[in-house]
Amino acid sequence: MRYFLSLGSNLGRRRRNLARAVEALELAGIAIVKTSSLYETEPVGDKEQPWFLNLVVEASSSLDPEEMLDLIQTIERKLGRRSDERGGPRSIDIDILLAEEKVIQSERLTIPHPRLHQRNFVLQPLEEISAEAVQPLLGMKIKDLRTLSTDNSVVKKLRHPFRYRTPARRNAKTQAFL
Ligand code: A4P
Ligand code: MG
Repeated sequence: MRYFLSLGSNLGRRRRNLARAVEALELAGIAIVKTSSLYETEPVGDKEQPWFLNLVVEASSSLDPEEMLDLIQTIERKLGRRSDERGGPRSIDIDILLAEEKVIQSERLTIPHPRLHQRNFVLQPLEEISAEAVQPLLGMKIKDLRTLSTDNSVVKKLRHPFRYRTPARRNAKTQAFL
């Protein structure tokens, strides 16, 4: 199944937290198909917190959405996210934006992400990697949702590329070391 995930961090070493999270997804067997640029973003909601780094990744996995949620929550905990970070600053937050064109409304899970279409920090990176993806409940493409969005929070695309270590590169490094 094809997923779009949103990742954000506004606590600690933000760029590193995001790289570790993507590496952990890959180590768990999730194929990372595409990653957006990094974006420096003004906090939405509680304004009295540091700015975020955000990005969106396209991933492919045989996990169903509930299993994907279990995995991202395990990764959040492993990367040191504490439960008291809810709503406030957090070292890492991973949300499921879309799972193909599935619509899920359960106690644990809402897909598409209910605030996806209202947030520049999601819409801009998502448009960068998949402008044609469809939000199935609204029946609209991401590029059109972005045009219609009334969010005016600041989102700055960083020029420095997002880098993380793929298992292949990690192996190459280990082998060179041996
Ligand atoms: N949950 C339901 N649906 C989903 C889904 N599609 N993906 C449930 C992930 N989780 C989902 O999440 C709370 C519960 O949501 C989970 O237990 C899961 O069962 P959480 O990560 O513990 O809490 P949270 O992320 O703090 O809460 P919430 O309400 O999801 O916060 P938001 O709305 O995601 O906002 N500003 C900028 N610039 N950048 C940001 O990244 N992030 C937030 C967090 C606020 N402002 C921001 C940013
Ligand atoms: Mg979350």
